Amino acid sequence: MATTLTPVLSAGWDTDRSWTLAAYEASGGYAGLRKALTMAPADIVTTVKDSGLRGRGGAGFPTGMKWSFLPAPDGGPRYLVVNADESEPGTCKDIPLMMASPQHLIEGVAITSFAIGCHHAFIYLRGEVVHVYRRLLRAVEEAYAAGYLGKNILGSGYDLEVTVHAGAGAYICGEETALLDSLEGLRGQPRLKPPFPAVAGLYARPTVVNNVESIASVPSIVKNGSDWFKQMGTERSAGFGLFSLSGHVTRPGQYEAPLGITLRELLDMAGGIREGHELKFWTPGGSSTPIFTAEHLDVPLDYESVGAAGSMLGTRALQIFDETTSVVRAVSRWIQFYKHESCGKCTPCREGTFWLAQVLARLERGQGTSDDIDLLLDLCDNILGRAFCALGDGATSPVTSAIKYFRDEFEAGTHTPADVLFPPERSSLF
Ligand code: L3W
Repeated sequence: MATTLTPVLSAGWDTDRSWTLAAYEASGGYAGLRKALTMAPADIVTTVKDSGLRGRGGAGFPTGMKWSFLPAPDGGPRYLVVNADESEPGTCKDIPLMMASPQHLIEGVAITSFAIGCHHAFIYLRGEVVHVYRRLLRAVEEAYAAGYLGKNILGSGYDLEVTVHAGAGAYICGEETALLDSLEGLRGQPRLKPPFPAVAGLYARPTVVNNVESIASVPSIVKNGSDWFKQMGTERSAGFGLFSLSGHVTRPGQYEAPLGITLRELLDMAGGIREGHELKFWTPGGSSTPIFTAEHLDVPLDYESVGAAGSMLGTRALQIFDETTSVVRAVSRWIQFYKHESCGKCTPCREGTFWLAQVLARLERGQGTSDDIDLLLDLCDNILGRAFCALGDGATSPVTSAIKYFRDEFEAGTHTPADVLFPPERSSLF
Protein backbone atom coordinates (compact mmCIF):
# COMPACT_ATOMS: atom_id res chain seq x y z
CA MET A 1 0.00 0.00 0.00
CA ALA A 2 1.35 3.43 -0.91
CA THR A 3 0.73 6.98 0.29
CA THR A 4 -2.51 7.73 2.09
CA LEU A 5 -4.35 10.71 0.63
CA THR A 6 -7.73 9.68 1.96
CA PRO A 7 -10.40 10.62 2.78
CA VAL A 8 -11.60 11.91 -0.57
CA LEU A 9 -15.24 10.91 -0.91
CA SER A 10 -16.06 11.25 2.77
CA ALA A 11 -13.84 14.28 3.51
CA GLY A 12 -16.76 16.68 3.94
CA TRP A 13 -19.31 14.36 5.51
CA ASP A 14 -19.02 15.98 8.94
CA THR A 15 -19.35 19.57 7.71
CA ASP A 16 -22.54 21.56 8.22
CA ARG A 17 -25.23 20.64 5.64
CA SER A 18 -22.62 18.69 3.69
CA TRP A 19 -25.24 17.58 1.15
CA THR A 20 -25.84 21.06 -0.25
CA LEU A 21 -24.29 22.38 -3.43
CA ALA A 22 -22.90 25.35 -1.49
CA ALA A 23 -20.96 23.04 0.86
CA TYR A 24 -19.69 20.99 -2.06
CA GLU A 25 -18.54 24.06 -3.99
CA ALA A 26 -16.86 25.47 -0.88
CA SER A 27 -14.72 22.33 -0.72
CA GLY A 28 -13.60 22.66 -4.36
CA GLY A 29 -16.50 20.75 -5.89
CA TYR A 30 -17.06 20.90 -9.67
CA ALA A 31 -13.41 21.73 -10.42
CA GLY A 32 -13.27 18.28 -12.05
CA LEU A 33 -16.19 19.08 -14.37
CA ARG A 34 -14.73 22.49 -15.30
CA LYS A 35 -11.47 20.77 -16.22
CA ALA A 36 -13.22 17.90 -18.05
CA LEU A 37 -15.13 20.30 -20.28
CA THR A 38 -11.80 21.68 -21.56
CA MET A 39 -10.56 18.18 -22.41
CA ALA A 40 -11.27 15.95 -25.38
CA PRO A 41 -13.76 13.26 -24.27
CA ALA A 42 -11.35 10.51 -25.37
CA ASP A 43 -8.66 11.97 -23.09
CA ILE A 44 -10.99 11.70 -20.10
CA VAL A 45 -11.56 8.03 -20.90
CA THR A 46 -7.78 7.56 -21.15
CA THR A 47 -7.23 9.30 -17.79
CA VAL A 48 -9.72 7.02 -16.05
CA LYS A 49 -8.25 3.98 -17.78
CA ASP A 50 -4.72 4.98 -16.73
CA SER A 51 -5.85 5.55 -13.14
CA GLY A 52 -6.62 1.87 -12.75
CA LEU A 53 -10.06 2.61 -11.23
CA ARG A 54 -12.02 -0.64 -10.99
CA GLY A 55 -15.78 -0.90 -10.55
CA ARG A 56 -16.78 -0.39 -6.92
CA GLY A 57 -20.07 -2.34 -7.19
CA GLY A 58 -18.61 -5.76 -6.52
CA ALA A 59 -17.05 -7.20 -9.66
CA GLY A 60 -14.07 -4.83 -9.91
CA PHE A 61 -14.18 -4.52 -13.70
CA PRO A 62 -11.85 -1.74 -14.99
CA THR A 63 -14.02 1.38 -15.36
CA GLY A 64 -12.18 3.13 -18.19
CA MET A 65 -12.04 -0.11 -20.17
CA LYS A 66 -15.81 -0.52 -19.79
CA TRP A 67 -16.32 2.98 -21.20
CA SER A 68 -14.08 2.21 -24.16
CA PHE A 69 -16.23 -0.82 -25.07
CA LEU A 70 -18.95 1.51 -26.36
CA PRO A 71 -19.16 1.22 -30.15
CA ALA A 72 -18.34 4.25 -32.32
CA PRO A 73 -21.12 6.90 -32.37
CA ASP A 74 -23.85 6.19 -34.94
CA GLY A 75 -25.95 9.29 -34.39
CA GLY A 76 -28.35 7.52 -31.98
CA PRO A 77 -28.51 7.93 -28.20
CA ARG A 78 -26.16 6.28 -25.72
CA TYR A 79 -26.75 6.20 -22.00
CA LEU A 80 -25.09 6.27 -18.62
CA VAL A 81 -26.99 4.36 -15.94
CA VAL A 82 -25.79 4.61 -12.35
CA ASN A 83 -26.47 1.51 -10.30
CA ALA A 84 -27.64 2.94 -6.97
CA ASP A 85 -29.59 -0.18 -6.03
CA GLU A 86 -27.38 -0.94 -3.05
CA SER A 87 -28.83 -4.08 -1.42
CA GLU A 88 -26.02 -6.58 -0.90
CA PRO A 89 -26.28 -7.64 2.78
CA GLY A 90 -23.89 -5.55 4.88
CA THR A 91 -23.23 -3.03 2.13
CA CYS A 92 -23.86 0.51 3.29
CA LYS A 93 -21.59 2.88 1.37
CA ASP A 94 -23.51 4.22 -1.65
CA ILE A 95 -26.53 5.25 0.40
CA PRO A 96 -24.44 7.16 3.01
CA LEU A 97 -22.46 8.73 0.15
CA MET A 98 -25.63 9.92 -1.59
CA MET A 99 -27.04 11.23 1.68
CA ALA A 100 -23.90 13.06 2.79
CA SER A 101 -22.49 14.24 -0.52
CA PRO A 102 -24.79 13.69 -3.51
CA GLN A 103 -22.97 16.31 -5.61
CA HIS A 104 -19.93 13.99 -5.77
CA LEU A 105 -22.11 11.58 -7.70
CA ILE A 106 -23.78 14.25 -9.84
CA GLU A 107 -20.44 15.78 -10.83
CA GLY A 108 -19.22 12.28 -11.72
CA VAL A 109 -22.35 11.70 -13.81
CA ALA A 110 -21.74 14.93 -15.75
CA ILE A 111 -18.07 14.14 -16.41
CA THR A 112 -18.71 10.51 -17.36
CA SER A 113 -21.61 11.43 -19.65
CA PHE A 114 -19.49 14.04 -21.40
CA ALA A 115 -16.65 11.51 -21.80
CA ILE A 116 -18.84 8.83 -23.38
CA GLY A 117 -21.06 11.15 -25.46
CA CYS A 118 -24.24 10.62 -23.44
CA HIS A 119 -26.98 13.27 -23.24
CA HIS A 120 -29.39 11.50 -20.91
CA ALA A 121 -28.18 9.77 -17.75
CA PHE A 122 -30.21 7.78 -15.23
CA ILE A 123 -29.63 7.13 -11.54
CA TYR A 124 -31.47 3.93 -10.58
CA LEU A 125 -32.07 4.03 -6.86
CA ARG A 126 -33.21 1.30 -4.51
CA GLY A 127 -36.93 1.81 -3.93
CA GLU A 128 -37.08 1.66 -0.14
CA VAL A 129 -34.74 4.56 0.50
CA VAL A 130 -37.24 7.37 0.07
CA HIS A 131 -35.07 9.78 2.09
CA VAL A 132 -32.21 9.28 -0.38
CA TYR A 133 -34.59 9.74 -3.32
CA ARG A 134 -35.70 13.11 -1.95
CA ARG A 135 -32.13 14.18 -1.30
CA LEU A 136 -30.99 13.17 -4.79
CA LEU A 137 -33.91 14.94 -6.46
CA ARG A 138 -33.08 18.14 -4.57
CA ALA A 139 -29.37 17.81 -5.40
CA VAL A 140 -30.12 17.31 -9.10
CA GLU A 141 -32.39 20.40 -9.02
CA GLU A 142 -29.58 22.42 -7.42
CA ALA A 143 -27.12 21.24 -10.07
CA TYR A 144 -29.54 22.21 -12.88
CA ALA A 145 -30.09 25.64 -11.35
CA ALA A 146 -26.32 26.25 -11.12
CA GLY A 147 -25.73 25.27 -14.75
CA TYR A 148 -23.92 21.98 -14.03
CA LEU A 149 -26.70 20.00 -15.72
CA GLY A 150 -29.16 20.85 -18.49
CA LYS A 151 -28.53 22.85 -21.66
CA ASN A 152 -25.13 24.29 -22.52
CA ILE A 153 -23.40 23.20 -19.32
CA LEU A 154 -21.09 25.99 -18.05
CA GLY A 155 -21.22 27.56 -21.53
CA SER A 156 -19.54 24.54 -23.13
CA GLY A 157 -22.30 23.75 -25.59
CA TYR A 158 -22.73 20.31 -23.99
CA ASP A 159 -26.26 19.26 -22.92
CA LEU A 160 -27.17 16.62 -20.32
CA GLU A 161 -30.45 15.56 -18.74
CA VAL A 162 -30.39 13.48 -15.55
CA THR A 163 -33.31 11.34 -14.37
CA VAL A 164 -33.45 9.86 -10.87
CA HIS A 165 -35.55 6.70 -10.87
CA ALA A 166 -36.61 4.83 -7.75
CA GLY A 167 -37.11 1.09 -8.19
CA ALA A 168 -39.54 -1.00 -6.18
CA GLY A 169 -37.03 -2.64 -3.85
CA ALA A 170 -35.67 -5.88 -5.28
CA TYR A 171 -32.13 -7.20 -4.80
CA ILE A 172 -32.11 -8.60 -8.34
CA CYS A 173 -32.38 -5.08 -9.74
CA GLY A 174 -28.78 -4.52 -8.62
CA GLU A 175 -27.83 -6.98 -11.36
CA GLU A 176 -27.16 -4.61 -14.21
CA THR A 177 -29.38 -6.16 -16.88
CA ALA A 178 -32.30 -6.72 -14.50
CA LEU A 179 -31.87 -3.07 -13.56
CA LEU A 180 -32.15 -2.09 -17.23
CA ASP A 181 -35.31 -4.18 -17.68
CA SER A 182 -36.79 -2.56 -14.58
CA LEU A 183 -35.87 0.91 -15.86
CA GLU A 184 -37.64 0.10 -19.13
CA GLY A 185 -40.79 -0.72 -17.14
CA LEU A 186 -40.47 -4.49 -17.33
CA ARG A 187 -40.26 -6.99 -14.49
CA GLY A 188 -36.66 -6.88 -13.21
CA GLN A 189 -35.03 -10.10 -14.36
CA PRO A 190 -31.54 -10.58 -15.77
CA ARG A 191 -30.90 -10.67 -19.50
CA LEU A 192 -28.60 -13.07 -21.28
CA LYS A 193 -25.06 -11.66 -21.68
CA PRO A 194 -23.58 -11.08 -24.23
CA PRO A 195 -24.59 -8.69 -25.59
CA PHE A 196 -23.19 -6.63 -22.73
CA PRO A 197 -24.92 -3.33 -21.92
CA ALA A 198 -21.97 -1.50 -23.51
CA VAL A 199 -23.24 -2.79 -26.85
CA ALA A 200 -27.00 -3.20 -26.26
CA GLY A 201 -28.22 -1.83 -22.94
CA LEU A 202 -31.06 0.58 -22.14
CA TYR A 203 -33.60 0.52 -24.99
CA ALA A 204 -31.05 -1.70 -26.81
CA ARG A 205 -28.68 1.27 -27.13
CA PRO A 206 -25.02 1.38 -26.00
CA THR A 207 -25.06 1.91 -22.23
CA VAL A 208 -22.49 2.24 -19.49
CA VAL A 209 -23.69 0.87 -16.15
CA ASN A 210 -21.50 1.88 -13.21
CA ASN A 211 -21.85 1.80 -9.44
CA VAL A 212 -22.40 5.03 -7.45
CA GLU A 213 -18.98 4.95 -5.79
CA SER A 214 -17.20 4.36 -9.12
CA ILE A 215 -18.84 7.41 -10.68
CA ALA A 216 -18.34 9.52 -7.54
CA SER A 217 -14.61 8.73 -7.72
CA VAL A 218 -14.27 10.15 -11.24
CA PRO A 219 -14.19 13.92 -10.42
CA SER A 220 -11.16 13.56 -8.15
CA ILE A 221 -9.32 11.49 -10.77
CA VAL A 222 -9.98 14.04 -13.52
CA LYS A 223 -9.07 16.93 -11.22
CA ASN A 224 -5.87 15.41 -9.78
CA GLY A 225 -4.77 13.02 -12.52
CA SER A 226 -4.30 9.29 -12.81
CA ASP A 227 -0.87 9.29 -11.11
CA TRP A 228 -2.40 10.88 -8.01
CA PHE A 229 -4.99 8.10 -7.83
CA LYS A 230 -2.36 5.40 -8.34
CA GLN A 231 -0.38 6.64 -5.34
CA MET A 232 -3.06 4.95 -3.27
CA GLY A 233 -3.82 1.27 -3.09
CA THR A 234 -1.79 -1.46 -4.74
CA GLU A 235 -0.47 -1.85 -8.26
CA ARG A 236 -3.54 -3.71 -9.57
CA SER A 237 -6.08 -2.39 -7.06
CA ALA A 238 -5.50 1.34 -7.24
CA GLY A 239 -7.07 4.14 -5.27
CA PHE A 240 -9.37 4.51 -2.31
CA GLY A 241 -12.63 2.90 -1.34
CA LEU A 242 -15.36 3.05 1.27
CA PHE A 243 -15.31 0.09 3.66
CA SER A 244 -18.57 -0.50 5.55
CA LEU A 245 -18.04 -2.09 8.95
CA SER A 246 -21.07 -3.52 10.69
CA GLY A 247 -21.90 -6.01 13.41
CA HIS A 248 -19.84 -6.61 16.52
CA VAL A 249 -17.50 -3.62 16.24
CA THR A 250 -17.25 -0.75 18.68
CA ARG A 251 -17.90 1.98 16.08
CA PRO A 252 -19.65 0.57 13.02
CA GLY A 253 -19.80 2.82 9.96
CA GLN A 254 -18.05 3.81 6.74
CA TYR A 255 -14.28 4.03 6.72
CA GLU A 256 -12.56 5.40 3.63
CA ALA A 257 -9.09 4.02 3.02
CA PRO A 258 -6.73 2.96 0.24
CA LEU A 259 -7.40 -0.50 -1.13
CA GLY A 260 -4.98 -2.95 0.46
CA ILE A 261 -5.73 -1.90 4.02
CA THR A 262 -6.30 -4.88 6.34
CA LEU A 263 -9.19 -5.67 8.65
CA ARG A 264 -6.79 -5.34 11.57
CA GLU A 265 -6.06 -1.73 10.55
CA LEU A 266 -9.73 -0.98 9.93
CA LEU A 267 -10.63 -2.38 13.34
CA ASP A 268 -8.09 -0.01 14.89
CA MET A 269 -10.01 2.85 13.26
CA ALA A 270 -13.36 1.42 14.39
CA GLY A 271 -12.42 0.87 18.04
CA GLY A 272 -11.95 -2.88 17.70
CA ILE A 273 -14.31 -5.78 18.30
CA ARG A 274 -16.90 -4.90 20.98
CA GLU A 275 -15.35 -4.99 24.40
CA GLY A 276 -14.75 -8.34 26.00
CA HIS A 277 -15.23 -10.31 22.80
CA GLU A 278 -13.14 -11.70 20.00
CA LEU A 279 -13.46 -12.01 16.25
CA LYS A 280 -14.98 -15.26 15.01
CA PHE A 281 -15.77 -14.71 11.33
CA TRP A 282 -16.42 -11.88 8.83
CA THR A 283 -17.30 -11.16 5.24
CA PRO A 284 -14.82 -9.18 3.15
CA GLY A 285 -17.38 -8.07 0.55
CA GLY A 286 -20.92 -8.77 1.60
CA SER A 287 -22.67 -12.08 2.10
CA SER A 288 -22.05 -13.09 -1.52
CA THR A 289 -18.34 -13.44 -0.81
CA PRO A 290 -16.88 -16.44 1.08
CA ILE A 291 -16.45 -15.72 4.78
CA PHE A 292 -13.10 -15.19 6.44
CA THR A 293 -12.01 -15.94 10.02
CA ALA A 294 -9.56 -14.44 12.53
CA GLU A 295 -6.72 -16.02 10.56
CA HIS A 296 -7.44 -13.52 7.75
CA LEU A 297 -7.05 -10.35 9.84
CA ASP A 298 -3.91 -9.36 7.94
CA VAL A 299 -5.05 -10.12 4.40
CA PRO A 300 -4.67 -6.90 2.37
CA LEU A 301 -8.13 -5.88 1.20
CA ASP A 302 -7.37 -5.60 -2.49
CA TYR A 303 -8.83 -7.68 -5.31
CA GLU A 304 -5.79 -9.92 -5.75
CA SER A 305 -4.96 -10.65 -2.10
CA VAL A 306 -8.54 -11.36 -1.08
CA GLY A 307 -8.92 -13.62 -4.13
CA ALA A 308 -5.71 -15.48 -3.31
CA ALA A 309 -6.98 -16.05 0.24
CA GLY A 310 -10.14 -17.67 -1.12
CA SER A 311 -12.74 -14.91 -1.19
CA MET A 312 -13.66 -11.75 -3.13
CA LEU A 313 -13.31 -8.06 -2.31
CA GLY A 314 -16.90 -7.55 -3.51
CA THR A 315 -18.50 -4.41 -2.14
CA ARG A 316 -16.11 -4.12 0.84
CA ALA A 317 -19.00 -4.81 3.21
CA LEU A 318 -17.26 -6.09 6.30
CA GLN A 319 -19.82 -7.77 8.53
CA ILE A 320 -18.08 -8.66 11.75
CA PHE A 321 -19.21 -11.49 14.03
CA ASP A 322 -17.78 -12.34 17.45
CA GLU A 323 -17.64 -15.66 19.29
CA THR A 324 -21.25 -15.33 20.50
CA THR A 325 -22.59 -15.87 16.96
CA SER A 326 -23.80 -19.20 15.63
CA VAL A 327 -22.34 -19.49 12.14
CA VAL A 328 -25.16 -21.86 11.14
CA ARG A 329 -27.74 -19.29 12.18
CA ALA A 330 -25.95 -16.48 10.34
CA VAL A 331 -25.73 -18.52 7.15
CA SER A 332 -29.35 -19.55 7.51
CA ARG A 333 -30.40 -15.87 7.72
CA TRP A 334 -28.40 -14.95 4.63
CA ILE A 335 -29.89 -17.84 2.68
CA GLN A 336 -33.41 -16.81 3.68
CA PHE A 337 -32.56 -13.47 2.08
CA TYR A 338 -31.38 -15.09 -1.17
CA LYS A 339 -34.41 -17.37 -1.25
CA HIS A 340 -36.73 -14.39 -0.78
CA GLU A 341 -34.90 -12.27 -3.36
CA SER A 342 -34.42 -14.93 -6.03
CA CYS A 343 -36.21 -13.58 -9.10
CA GLY A 344 -37.33 -17.09 -10.05
CA LYS A 345 -36.11 -16.92 -13.62
CA CYS A 346 -33.73 -19.88 -13.40
CA THR A 347 -34.25 -23.23 -11.70
CA PRO A 348 -30.86 -23.62 -9.96
CA CYS A 349 -31.31 -20.39 -8.00
CA ARG A 350 -35.08 -20.53 -7.48
CA GLU A 351 -35.17 -24.16 -6.31
CA GLY A 352 -31.65 -24.30 -4.91
CA THR A 353 -32.02 -21.39 -2.51
CA PHE A 354 -35.38 -22.80 -1.38
CA TRP A 355 -33.79 -26.14 -0.49
CA LEU A 356 -30.72 -24.56 1.08
CA ALA A 357 -33.04 -22.60 3.35
CA GLN A 358 -34.98 -25.74 4.33
CA VAL A 359 -31.87 -27.74 5.19
CA LEU A 360 -30.23 -24.88 7.07
CA ALA A 361 -33.39 -24.28 9.09
CA ARG A 362 -33.38 -27.83 10.43
CA LEU A 363 -29.64 -27.72 11.14
CA GLU A 364 -30.18 -24.50 13.03
CA ARG A 365 -32.74 -26.29 15.21
CA GLY A 366 -30.29 -29.15 15.82
CA GLN A 367 -32.63 -31.45 13.92
CA GLY A 368 -30.59 -32.07 10.78
CA THR A 369 -29.80 -35.47 9.34
CA SER A 370 -26.37 -37.03 9.01
CA ASP A 371 -26.55 -36.40 5.24
CA ASP A 372 -27.33 -32.71 5.49
CA ILE A 373 -23.82 -31.33 5.13
CA ASP A 374 -23.30 -33.35 1.96
CA LEU A 375 -26.73 -32.27 0.80
CA LEU A 376 -25.86 -28.59 1.30
CA LEU A 377 -22.61 -29.00 -0.61
CA ASP A 378 -24.39 -30.91 -3.38
CA LEU A 379 -27.03 -28.17 -3.68
CA CYS A 380 -24.29 -25.54 -3.90
CA ASP A 381 -22.58 -27.61 -6.60
CA ASN A 382 -25.79 -27.54 -8.59
CA ILE A 383 -26.21 -23.77 -8.27
CA LEU A 384 -22.63 -22.55 -8.74
CA GLY A 385 -21.91 -21.87 -12.39
CA ARG A 386 -25.40 -23.02 -13.42
CA ALA A 387 -27.51 -20.06 -12.33
CA PHE A 388 -28.49 -17.40 -14.87
CA CYS A 389 -26.74 -14.54 -13.04
CA ALA A 390 -24.27 -13.91 -10.22
CA LEU A 391 -27.01 -13.89 -7.55
CA GLY A 392 -27.19 -17.70 -7.53
CA ASP A 393 -23.42 -18.10 -7.36
CA GLY A 394 -23.28 -15.57 -4.53
CA ALA A 395 -25.80 -17.53 -2.47
CA THR A 396 -23.46 -20.52 -2.34
CA SER A 397 -20.49 -18.56 -0.96
CA PRO A 398 -21.57 -18.30 2.69
CA VAL A 399 -22.62 -21.95 2.78
CA THR A 400 -19.50 -23.57 1.33
CA SER A 401 -17.08 -21.27 3.15
CA ALA A 402 -18.84 -21.65 6.52
CA ILE A 403 -18.72 -25.44 6.18
CA LYS A 404 -15.04 -25.20 5.30
CA TYR A 405 -14.13 -23.27 8.45
CA PHE A 406 -16.83 -24.37 10.93
CA ARG A 407 -17.84 -27.88 9.89
CA ASP A 408 -18.12 -28.90 13.54
CA GLU A 409 -20.97 -26.43 14.09
CA PHE A 410 -22.89 -27.87 11.16
CA GLU A 411 -22.22 -31.40 12.45
CA ALA A 412 -23.63 -30.38 15.82
CA GLY A 413 -26.91 -29.71 14.05
CA THR A 414 -27.15 -33.25 12.68
CA HIS A 415 -27.60 -35.39 15.74
CA THR A 416 -31.05 -36.78 15.13
CA PRO A 417 -31.48 -39.57 12.54
CA ALA A 418 -33.63 -38.68 9.54
CA ASP A 419 -36.02 -41.59 9.88
CA VAL A 420 -36.88 -40.49 13.41
CA LEU A 421 -37.26 -36.85 12.49
CA PHE A 422 -39.05 -37.30 9.20
CA PRO A 423 -41.06 -40.53 9.08
CA PRO A 424 -42.99 -41.02 5.81
CA GLU A 425 -46.19 -39.45 7.19
CA ARG A 426 -44.30 -36.22 7.89
CA SER A 427 -42.21 -36.08 4.73
CA SER A 428 -44.53 -33.59 3.05
CA LEU A 429 -43.31 -31.01 5.54
CA PHE A 430 -39.98 -30.77 3.69
C1 L3W B 1 -18.39 -5.39 -22.05
C2 L3W B 1 -17.29 -7.46 -21.89
N1 L3W B 1 -18.63 -5.30 -20.72
C3 L3W B 1 -17.76 -7.74 -18.36
C4 L3W B 1 -18.95 -5.66 -17.69
C5 L3W B 1 -20.34 -6.14 -17.30
C6 L3W B 1 -20.47 -5.52 -15.89
C7 L3W B 1 -19.05 -5.58 -15.35
C8 L3W B 1 -18.78 -6.73 -14.41
O1 L3W B 1 -21.71 -8.91 -10.80
C9 L3W B 1 -20.56 -8.97 -8.67
C10 L3W B 1 -21.26 -10.27 -8.38
C11 L3W B 1 -21.84 -10.02 -7.00
N2 L3W B 1 -17.74 -6.42 -22.64
C12 L3W B 1 -17.54 -7.45 -20.51
C13 L3W B 1 -18.21 -6.33 -19.97
N3 L3W B 1 -18.33 -6.57 -18.65
N4 L3W B 1 -17.25 -8.30 -19.49
O2 L3W B 1 -18.21 -5.67 -16.47
O3 L3W B 1 -19.36 -7.89 -14.90
P1 L3W B 1 -19.45 -9.23 -14.08
O4 L3W B 1 -20.29 -10.16 -14.90
O5 L3W B 1 -18.09 -9.66 -13.71
O6 L3W B 1 -20.16 -8.88 -12.70
P2 L3W B 1 -21.67 -8.46 -12.33
O7 L3W B 1 -22.68 -9.33 -13.01
O8 L3W B 1 -21.82 -6.98 -12.46
C14 L3W B 1 -21.26 -8.13 -9.69
C15 L3W B 1 -20.78 -9.11 -6.40
O9 L3W B 1 -20.51 -8.26 -7.46
N5 L3W B 1 -21.22 -8.40 -5.22
C16 L3W B 1 -22.03 -7.31 -5.27
C17 L3W B 1 -23.34 -7.29 -5.17
C18 L3W B 1 -24.01 -6.01 -4.92
C19 L3W B 1 -25.30 -5.78 -5.19
C20 L3W B 1 -26.06 -4.64 -4.68
O10 L3W B 1 -25.74 -4.06 -3.67
N6 L3W B 1 -27.16 -4.28 -5.36
O11 L3W B 1 -25.99 -6.63 -5.93
C21 L3W B 1 -20.71 -8.74 -4.01
O12 L3W B 1 -19.80 -9.50 -3.87
O13 L3W B 1 -21.97 -11.17 -6.24
O14 L3W B 1 -20.30 -11.30 -8.36
O15 L3W B 1 -20.86 -4.20 -15.96
O16 L3W B 1 -21.28 -5.66 -18.19
N7 L3W B 1 -16.65 -8.46 -22.50
